[in-house]
Amino acid sequence: MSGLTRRQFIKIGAATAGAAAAGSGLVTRWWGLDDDPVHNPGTDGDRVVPTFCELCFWKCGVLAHVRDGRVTKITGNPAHPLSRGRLCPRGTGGTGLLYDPDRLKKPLMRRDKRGGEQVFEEVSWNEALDFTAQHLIGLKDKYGPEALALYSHGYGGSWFKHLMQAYGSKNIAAPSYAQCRGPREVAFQLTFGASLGSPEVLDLENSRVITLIGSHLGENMHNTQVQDFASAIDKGAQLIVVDPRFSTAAGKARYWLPIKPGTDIALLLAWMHVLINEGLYDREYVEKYAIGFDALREHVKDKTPEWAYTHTTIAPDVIVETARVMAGGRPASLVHPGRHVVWYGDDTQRSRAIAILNALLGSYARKGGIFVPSQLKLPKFPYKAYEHHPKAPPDTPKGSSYPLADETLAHGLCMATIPGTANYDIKGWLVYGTNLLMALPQPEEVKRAIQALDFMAVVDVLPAEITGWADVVLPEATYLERCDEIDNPPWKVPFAAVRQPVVEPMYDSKPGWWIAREIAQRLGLSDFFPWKDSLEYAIHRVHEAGYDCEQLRTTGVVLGKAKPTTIEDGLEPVFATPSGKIELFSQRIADAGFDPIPCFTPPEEPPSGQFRLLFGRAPTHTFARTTNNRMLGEIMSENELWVNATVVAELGLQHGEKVVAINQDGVRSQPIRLKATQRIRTDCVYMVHGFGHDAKGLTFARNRGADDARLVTRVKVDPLMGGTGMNVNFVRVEKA
Ligand SMILES: Nc1nc2c(c(=O)[nH]1)N[C@H]1C(S)=C(S)[C@@H](COP(=O)(O)OP(=O)(O)OC[C@H]3O[C@@H](n4cnc5c(=O)[nH]c(N)nc54)[C@H](O)[C@@H]3O)O[C@H]1N2
Ligand SMILES: Nc1nc2c(c(=O)[nH]1)N[C@H]1C(S)=C(S)[C@@H](COP(=O)(O)OP(=O)(O)OC[C@H]3O[C@@H](n4cnc5c(=O)[nH]c(N)nc54)[C@H](O)[C@@H]3O)O[C@H]1N2
Ligand code: SF4
Ligand SMILES: [Mo]
Repeated sequence: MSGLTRRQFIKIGAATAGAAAAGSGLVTRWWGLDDDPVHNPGTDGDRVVPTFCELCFWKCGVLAHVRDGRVTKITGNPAHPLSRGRLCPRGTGGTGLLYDPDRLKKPLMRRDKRGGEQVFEEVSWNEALDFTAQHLIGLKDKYGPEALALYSHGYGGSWFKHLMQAYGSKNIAAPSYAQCRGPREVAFQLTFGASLGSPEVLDLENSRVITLIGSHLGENMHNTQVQDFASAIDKGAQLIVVDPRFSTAAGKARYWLPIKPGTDIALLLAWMHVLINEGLYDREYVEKYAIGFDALREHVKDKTPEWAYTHTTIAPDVIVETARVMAGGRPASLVHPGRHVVWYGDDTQRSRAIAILNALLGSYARKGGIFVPSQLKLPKFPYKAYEHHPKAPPDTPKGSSYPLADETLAHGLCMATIPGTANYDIKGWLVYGTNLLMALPQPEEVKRAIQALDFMAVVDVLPAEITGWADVVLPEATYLERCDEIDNPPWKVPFAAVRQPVVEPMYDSKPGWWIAREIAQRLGLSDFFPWKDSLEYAIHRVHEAGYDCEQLRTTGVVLGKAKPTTIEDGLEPVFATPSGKIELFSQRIADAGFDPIPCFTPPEEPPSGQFRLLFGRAPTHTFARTTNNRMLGEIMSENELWVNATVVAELGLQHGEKVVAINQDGVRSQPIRLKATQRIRTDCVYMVHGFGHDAKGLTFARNRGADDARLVTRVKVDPLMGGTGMNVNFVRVEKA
């Protein structure tokens, strides 16, 4: 079972509360971030190994305490800039994954037809790898290398991306782009010449006013961000939360604006109207750094608060007042760009509106706004250069129907697998660390695509839904049992962090680097993997850059020299846009045939008796990947359907009873507990994503709560970059 019993786990929580009472305040009191850095490693085991977390993709530094070969406890690494000695509850619960009894234990090969009963046989690694390699060679001979696609999410995926390029295919995608932050990255790139990346380059800790457009920080639990957010509020920052739902963050806010879903662009334009009309924007900054101001002023002239009210249901005086509060904090006034922004298909334009509003507040490259990061440069490990000249992917950044996309679209690759839908067909999938049946919209289409494949291999740690559709399942060792690529993201302080094995791989699981290399060897691609193991690879890169590898291994991290990150620090900002300025008006967007300044189009209304389906995060879970974790499951084991209490009464339903949500296409959710609450508008319902597993092997998570992805049978695709807007499904609610 899990490494810690429930009592012990809660004890960590209690230590946390104690630390908060004694010390710093809101961070731990609100959200239970672990505040228990190691003071005496000896008391927790015989050794402590620094590495970084994989419970989500923030990659906080952790210290894993080991006793007698077992990980007893995971705490935040004080030396790591992203954790600073603290972890979110998911990170603390990492042993719940390591010791999950449902883990994949041996390679598996399918013995029935794909889509059938899912009959698998345990095989040796040799057999599984030979079989995989044989199919990859066959695909290449028959269709060319680009008939193979890789879906990869998670840090171990780098080895498989490398393998793909060596093999000759660039058809690599993740649901973290077109199903997550793609529109935001494109919009900020177009406006400021730089995207925000992950971890987002937001100086929240120094913000005086923070405006959240949906981003439900505190439920969205990216560690550093939540720490910074709490510390800003501790210091008296004002908070404006725009959300149809009274989120955890709304509970801390001075203003909660329960906006009608899908109308944020109207609100954002009205805010710009007020800032410009009342002369509250940062005139000096805009004159110095931006182009297109006159066009913007003209564009928002008639976007009055009264106009916005008719769309958003937010009262005009509230719009004016919040605009003034926002301006009062500038330039340390941050309109949070969000992360999961694929909502209504107008998402790049909404993100553009957020970017433009930040520009008017002068918050880019400013203290308390968006900072300009630096990155520790590490040389590559020398290996053979890729030789392939692949033809353009069927679903491609350039030359496709989405002219402003700058990454490959996961959903697009899936569609290109359904015969006859693209300029050539994808015939094989490698899937690393992404449960596509819950992460991509339109799961029935995903299944159609899978059925059309010649071959599919899945590398996972758990028997997730996607593994049930594979021809071969390759069990990976968890992050606590392996080394991966060095993590050196752009950040305030440039740094490099190492992931190193804490304990030996359990069962017959193997690290991703080993699996990729073994496949490469069987494909005659050994020259691309000239390292003994991943640790040699990782350490080499840091060593060549001239950093202390001993320190890296003992503390988990090495720091580079901090550079100025804001104008206040002496930074002279550079904008990598065509004009070299902040582009309030974007000629690039105009040239691509779209509105150069965002326009508002009202979204489709839910039909009578139906509600818009919204979804989001819970502090203790990451997507569908932690819902089988028994430690985290003790805190939250199923999701609920939030429905406005007045609506619940009208429907004759009861708080706490099981209901089903049935969408516009007649698709039914699994039974889900009803939460009757005044904390949500009457025109929408809400659930936490990631529950409602039906995979047989997930013996804890199976049949707990409902899966939102199942209900996302419709998407509205962003015409600029191909993001799949998913908040466009309507459901009615019935007794189960
Ligand atoms: N605990 C935890 N934290 C996580 C994750 C996790 O799985 N678990 N995942 C991480 C990842 S990869 C991502 S992308 C982020 C996602 O987190 P966020 O980027 O914060 O956001 P979303 O999930 O899109 O936002 C959900 C919120 O938006 C509101 N909302 C829905 N429709 C509208 C609308 O039309 N207008 C407005 N203003 N609000 C609306 C919902 O009510 C809800 O409160 O979280 C990250 N952090
Ligand atoms: N309906 C709906 N769809 C969504 C979202 C939503 O809120 N609702 N959110 C979107 C967002 S923001 C994002 S970022 C994506 C996330 O999409 P994904 O990252 O695909 O999310 P998960 O469903 O959690 O799938 C993770 C898979 O990785 C496996 N895994 C975990 N650790 C490891 C490991 O160390 N190695 C390997 N090989 N496998 C591992 C897990 O067992 C699981 O099968 O989903 C997007 N799709
Ligand atoms: S935010 Fe939490 S789950 Fe994500 S990497 Fe950090 S500790 Fe792990
Ligand atoms: Mo995401």
